[in-house]
Amino acid sequence: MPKIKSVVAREILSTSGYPTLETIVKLEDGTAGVVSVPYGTSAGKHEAITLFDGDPKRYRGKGMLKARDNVNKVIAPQLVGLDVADQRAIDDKLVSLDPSPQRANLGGNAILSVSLACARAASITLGVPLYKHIRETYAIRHSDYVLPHPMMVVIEGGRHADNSTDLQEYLVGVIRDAGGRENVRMAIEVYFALGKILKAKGYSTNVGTEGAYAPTAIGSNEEPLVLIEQAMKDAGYEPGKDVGIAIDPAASEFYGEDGKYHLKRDGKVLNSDEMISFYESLVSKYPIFSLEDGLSEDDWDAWPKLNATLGSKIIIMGDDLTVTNVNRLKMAIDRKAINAILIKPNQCGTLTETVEAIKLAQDNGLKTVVSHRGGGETTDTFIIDLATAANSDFVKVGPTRGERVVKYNRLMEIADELGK
Ligand code: 2PG
Ligand code: MG
Repeated sequence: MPKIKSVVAREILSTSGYPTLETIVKLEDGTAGVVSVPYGTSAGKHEAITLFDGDPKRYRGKGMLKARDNVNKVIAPQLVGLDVADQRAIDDKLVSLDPSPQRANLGGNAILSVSLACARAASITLGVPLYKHIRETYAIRHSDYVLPHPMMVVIEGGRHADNSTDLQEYLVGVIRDAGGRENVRMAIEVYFALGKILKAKGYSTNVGTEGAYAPTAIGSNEEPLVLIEQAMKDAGYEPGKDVGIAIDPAASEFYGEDGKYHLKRDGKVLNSDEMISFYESLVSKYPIFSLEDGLSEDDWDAWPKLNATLGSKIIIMGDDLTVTNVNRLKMAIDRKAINAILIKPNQCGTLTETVEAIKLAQDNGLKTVVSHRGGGETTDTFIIDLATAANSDFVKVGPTRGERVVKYNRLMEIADELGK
């Protein structure tokens, strides 16, 4: 197997305009694997640290020269000469260089970019699709490939938009399997129908950071559910059967120091039990099939109640709660806090840790949803191959803008390749 010849990172621009990292791993046989890594706008407090420079004279403090130098000066010399196909050994080495729980020394961004670039370089030199390489590397035991369905953000608020809903995301999930390409089309047709409804109501169809609508005039946190259900019907689909609504309130973002949830748009301040009742009433009225981060990342006592109340009916998913971290996932499983986990490689730092989180979740009967990031995304499509490798249930990605559609385009390419 070819050995690693060089590892070079550089600062590139992410979709927010602020920098992120691109890393190139070159092998002795001349093959190169290139990866760019994203970061989130509403990052959870427990996830791996995205290392920014903090120099106010460059990119308002958000440059990435430190993370770049950590790759080029600290990580690269340790990786040169390693077997590129031995991803576990590579990731063990990366973790040993920064064993701090949140990768604060080298930066989760620095570590992840190297980890993923090695995997991509290995798949290229082996001449196999990346999803196949990941499946084989980790001996992921699924008998066939089952493509992830789209979970497409169609309305966004919270920190992903100015003056929209408090809840961060309203999504269309494809429930009925119509095949890889058709599944993408189903979701996007609902997005178009929703745009027409918003326009007719005089609401703006400008988009937020993930390319979904972000209507400032929206009346309440509930109104998008009415509009999306109507859009599903207008697009010719049966809500609850063909397609369903997912919500990601990203509740940590409106959880106050008073231990209460502040829904400004509705003029309400709710405690955890009231928040659960709020979701219960929404689930009884609308075709909601998935609720992500319904409660705050540290509201551990309330999560099991939420899951006990709604977990037999819908997906109760951790994101900021679990941060793709095996230890937090174990806690959530032990407490019966969730029945699904959102997976974001940059929340933990290496491919190996990401796959371990997916495997732990699947071994315990949890659903997995592999996700894009909010603000600092890139045109990289690694997450789609990861979701395919693992037979994840869904991929969560926004509907428009290059960095989002490139991911759906990769999904459709894989669908063609696999005849799915
Ligand atoms: C989320 C994500 C992605 P961010 O909360 O699920 O949609 O947002 O990347 O901003 O944390
Ligand atoms: Mg989330």
